[in-house]
Amino acid sequence: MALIFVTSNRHKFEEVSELAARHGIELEHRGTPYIEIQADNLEDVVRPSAQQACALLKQPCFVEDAGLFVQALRGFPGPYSNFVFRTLGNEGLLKLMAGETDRRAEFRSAVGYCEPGQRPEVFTGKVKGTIAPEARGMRGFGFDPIFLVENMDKTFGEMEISEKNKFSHRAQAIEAFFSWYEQREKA
Ligand code: ITT
Repeated sequence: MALIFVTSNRHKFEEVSELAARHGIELEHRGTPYIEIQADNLEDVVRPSAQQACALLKQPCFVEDAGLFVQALRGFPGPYSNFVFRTLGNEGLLKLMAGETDRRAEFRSAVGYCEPGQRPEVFTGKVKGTIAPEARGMRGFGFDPIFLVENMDKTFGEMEISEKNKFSHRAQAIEAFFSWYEQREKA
């Protein structure tokens, strides 16, 4: 039976598809709209989202919520990354960081999986890096071109999906979820 991933973001679906294929997991995409609550913590956002998506579909499914947390901006844009990307974009974030020497940042991801009548399971991942001096690379989406992965002179925007999946916050959260899911299927 296919595993349902509810997301409005096709890039996320492509990234997770690559990981699912490696596990031999069949993935199905649904764009079912759900209301996302606002909270400072991604786990608190993803739990009700998973529950709601599952109640709407009446089927087991998962959702994923991610954000970019910039140290010098005290974690901004964090859980508000979608809105900030749509309003300020990469240029706006780079302007906020102009003259800032502490450029540390991390991407975080939380995956919520829910089955009808059950409490959601949550899995997380994160990757450290820095905000690049300027945007680099045309690949990926969102803040990818301004995020330099720690110890690499490469932004996510300069990586193929398979390379981004070796490091990314999303890949780590999804790998934790898939391992749990496979163990449970065996039991
Ligand atoms: P959903 O329907 O799955 O919620 P979304 O695009 O709204 O799709 P999020 O709320 O999780 O997803 O993402 C918040 C934003 O953070 C997203 O729109 C991007 O701008 C940014 N973002 C998240 N993950 C990213 C990644 O891997 N690379 C670059 N930007 C990312």
